[in-house]
Amino acid sequence: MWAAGRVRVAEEHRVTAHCTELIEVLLNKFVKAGELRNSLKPKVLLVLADGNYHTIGLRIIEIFLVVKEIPSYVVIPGLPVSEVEKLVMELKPEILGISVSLVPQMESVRALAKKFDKLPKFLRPRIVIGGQAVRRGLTVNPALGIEVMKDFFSLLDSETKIKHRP
Ligand code: B12
Repeated sequence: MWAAGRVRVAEEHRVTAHCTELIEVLLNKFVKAGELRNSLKPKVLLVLADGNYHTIGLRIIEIFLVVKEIPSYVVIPGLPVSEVEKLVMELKPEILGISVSLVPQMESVRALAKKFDKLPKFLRPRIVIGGQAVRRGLTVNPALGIEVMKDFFSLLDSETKIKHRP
């Protein structure tokens, strides 16, 4: 509706705020959500690519991870590369998931991949990207070691799936 000029950004903000509240209510219905969210030993660290303002996708994935009992740490809004790097060192996640909405945001993702390339293997997280840009066909040079996934379910389907309690 916004793209067609039928609603203003202010109305969109109101709807987004409403969705975020609903997601929070839903998440609080899970008894284990408290220990699984913002875990200090997360299997998955989820961040927005620097400059990405689309936050709802990561919140939806957070619900999915709680349901699957996979500990996670989700940071919203976006962070600069140096802060993501510090978080990875501190939390040592198996997977760093980055949400990308527009192609130019890939610059910060590539910078991160370059930094982590220098790390010893046991400290290096899998870097997975998803989000609106990926849904719209973004591809990445395989040499960069960045996995591209349209949705988070793919992680559980893939051969190198994350272990989760059923
Ligand atoms: C809401 C919205 C906004 C809001 C966001 C508010 C908020 N707090 O989230 C606001 C107003 C801020 C906004 C701004 C802009 N937006 Co906008 N926005 C949307 C809209 C309407 C919905 C997005 C959404 O929440 N979808 C629902 C969620 C659940 O889906 P999702 O984000 O894709 O996430 C799912 C998957 O992608 C995946 N996923 C997401 N992240 C990750 C990460 C990993 C690791 C994995 C594996 C999977 C994964 O899992 C999620 C759950 O299924 C879409 C249009 C649409 N109908 O989709 C446009 C849209 C995304 N926006 C668009 C644009 C262009 C913009 C602006 C540039 C507009 C402008 N000129 O200012 C700015 C950019 C701001 C920025 N720098 O990011 C375009 C993007 C086009 C593109 N990529 O080529 C879209 C598609 C609209 C359009 N048709 O043009 N936007």
